[in-house]
Amino acid sequence: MAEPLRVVVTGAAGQIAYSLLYMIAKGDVFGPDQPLILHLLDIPVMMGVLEGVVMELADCALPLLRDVIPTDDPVVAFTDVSSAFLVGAMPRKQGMERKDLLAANVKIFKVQGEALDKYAKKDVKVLVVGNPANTNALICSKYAPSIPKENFSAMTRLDQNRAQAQIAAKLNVPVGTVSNVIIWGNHSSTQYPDASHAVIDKNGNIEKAVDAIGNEQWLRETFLATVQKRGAAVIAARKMSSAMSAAKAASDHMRDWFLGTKSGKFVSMGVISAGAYGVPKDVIFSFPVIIENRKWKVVEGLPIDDFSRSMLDATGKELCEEREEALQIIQA
Ligand code: NAX
Repeated sequence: MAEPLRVVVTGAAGQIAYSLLYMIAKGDVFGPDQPLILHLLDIPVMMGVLEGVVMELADCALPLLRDVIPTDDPVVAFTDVSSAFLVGAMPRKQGMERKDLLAANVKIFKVQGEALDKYAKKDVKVLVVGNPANTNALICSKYAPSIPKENFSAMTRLDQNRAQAQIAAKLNVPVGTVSNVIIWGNHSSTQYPDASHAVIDKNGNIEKAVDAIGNEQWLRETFLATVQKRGAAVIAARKMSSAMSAAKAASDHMRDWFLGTKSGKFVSMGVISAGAYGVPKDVIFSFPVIIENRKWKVVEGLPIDDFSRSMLDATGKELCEEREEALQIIQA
């Protein structure tokens, strides 16, 4: 059997981690033959809760899980890790301005970037889940200059999974038959869920989702708004934000990064932009990607119509504004 892989999860005492840790530890992400050592980071006040999570992991009796290291010290958390799920972040509290949220998180992701830079493996793959995920990932990368920029990503997979599920429900087909739905841009209300390249696999017959749906207005209005507002709808119903689905998405994202995407299928990931599709450079922008040998590549050459153009421009503009705000906070 392979040597154990060290994986860190931050925000380990929180609700997303509660589902995510089980998915990772039972082999959903790195495969059924990969032993794991889990590093669990949270803040000092949560150490008691974290102890309970550690007990539950032990009680799951998972054969792949070789060790669990709970800690409030970023040095311990990031030492020798090959994969990092950065879930922990400052949540938005009542009366908090967006700028205050960004300021609190810039600090957290600066510290974690520095710790990754010093202590993690140089080929570590970093997935930022904590919001604002795209800009947090950018800051984290900025403070980890010895790790390639390509190794930092932000999660838009939950939006992709939500979009895929909406299309499957509309067509009354199994969700696994729907692929190549794209989430472009920021994980925020300006994200652009785009079904124009999505396909349905009907027993080997590939049909374009737009043809199967036959209703462009539904795609541009109802579908778009439902995906963009799904997080708020879950909060309204559950009185808590998405957790199980967010954990599943994080696990899907990292699994595809480590094990690769299936032939002909692409997935959405927030990654450093080199300006593909005319979007701004040097922001973490969600693109359709394919992954091979643990390296992602943006799918290029997809036709972009006027509607898509305006959506890409709007989300790109927001990411530039967030980047400027974050840089101002750092320089202040
Ligand atoms: P919880 O509040 O349940 O858990 C967050 C945990 O992070 C807490 O235990 C907290 O103590 C810890 N934490 C705070 N600062 C930390 C630090 N500096 N180092 C380590 N741990 C720290 O939130 P949860 O529901 O788990 O959500 C976590 C984050 O995911 C939030 O920022 C949330 O906005 C974000 N989300 C992102 C999504 C995405 O698609 N990118 C979707 C789901 C989710 O809303």
